[in-house]
Amino acid sequence: MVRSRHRLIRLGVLIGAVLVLGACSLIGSEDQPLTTFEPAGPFAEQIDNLFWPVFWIAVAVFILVQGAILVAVFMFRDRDGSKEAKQLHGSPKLEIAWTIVPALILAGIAVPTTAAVFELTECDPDAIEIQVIGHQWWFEYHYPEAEIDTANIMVIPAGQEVCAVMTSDDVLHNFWIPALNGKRYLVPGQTTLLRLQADEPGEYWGHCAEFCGLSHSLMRARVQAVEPAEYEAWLAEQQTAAATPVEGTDGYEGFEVFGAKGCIQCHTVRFEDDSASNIIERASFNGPDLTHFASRNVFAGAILPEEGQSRDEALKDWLADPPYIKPGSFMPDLALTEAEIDALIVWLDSME
Ligand code: HEC
Ligand SMILES: [Cu+2]
Repeated sequence: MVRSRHRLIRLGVLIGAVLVLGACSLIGSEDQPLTTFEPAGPFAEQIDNLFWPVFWIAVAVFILVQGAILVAVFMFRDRDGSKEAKQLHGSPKLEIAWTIVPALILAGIAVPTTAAVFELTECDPDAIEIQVIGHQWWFEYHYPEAEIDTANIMVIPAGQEVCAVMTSDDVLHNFWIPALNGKRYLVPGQTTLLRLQADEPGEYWGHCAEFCGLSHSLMRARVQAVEPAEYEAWLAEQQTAAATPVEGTDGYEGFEVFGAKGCIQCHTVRFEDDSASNIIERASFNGPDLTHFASRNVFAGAILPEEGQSRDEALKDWLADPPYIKPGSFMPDLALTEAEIDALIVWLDSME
């Protein structure tokens, strides 16, 4: 009897230790790009600075309460000849104490928490505005001053505040770059703001954080912070138009497929030569702007290329059957032949 009880306790301790160590191993690991424990800018830091004191207060409360229970269990257990313990039921002093102390703790936590909730979304008037538009299942970024559109990767200057001015084209989405700030909703017909800042250049991963339909789990986001000079150069590059392919040159065939297969119904490409029917403004359905598609190292909601896959392999899979890669995708399977796909890839790869 005693033996099996000991074995049970040992098993319990072991399971507990595995759970605690398992949880700890997630903190700061490189395979965990969505960790909230590695703030990379002032707004994420503000959240982190709130989290830890609250966490340690909770740990103290936990130890105190569980400790008191254990003490009561062991000290006052029924033994041969033991007297009944002193009964405290209805002690006003104790009841007042354990009502007021938690109330004070909660009030103390509520003040900085409430302030932070507002501060994290009240953009500095001098912040750089970047509009974020949620789509099933990718994020679009519009830079109003430079008048450029891009997708999946939001490029920002390091060390400067960016104000994400957000909305949704369809259903609720939620923009979440854990290293830069908390989550915030993208609401159709409304505008929400979120402050972002990365202190150092780097790539910060994110994800849509609100269930938004079939491929919600395939709606990722990236923020690429670069040196301010590099940011200016990037903006200037993105403002340039795509070269209009000339018959007989490499990308021409793919460019023709693009026109023939109705890709232009959904995708904008800004061409140098606007005399032809080439300037394709937002059409009936809004897909990612492809003018500088090759400058983006991820696509299709930042899920492609997958690890170990080359860009062209991923692009081939995508063009062959988008809804297979992303269930429910609004880019249909256009029944392209292998030759058409290869031609498209040559052209798409040229659009830096
Ligand atoms: C009915 C609209 C529609 C048509 C037609 C369409 N697409 Fe798309 N396309 C989309 C949408 C929407 C996405 C984004 C899908 C996602 O990430 O969930 C997309 C994504 C892409 C991407 C990845 C872009 C990125 O940066 O993520 C490429 C490349 C692309 N389409 C090429 C094409 C080509 C080439 C054709 C024609 C053969 C085509 N599309 C036809 C709607 C369309
Ligand atoms: Cu989502």
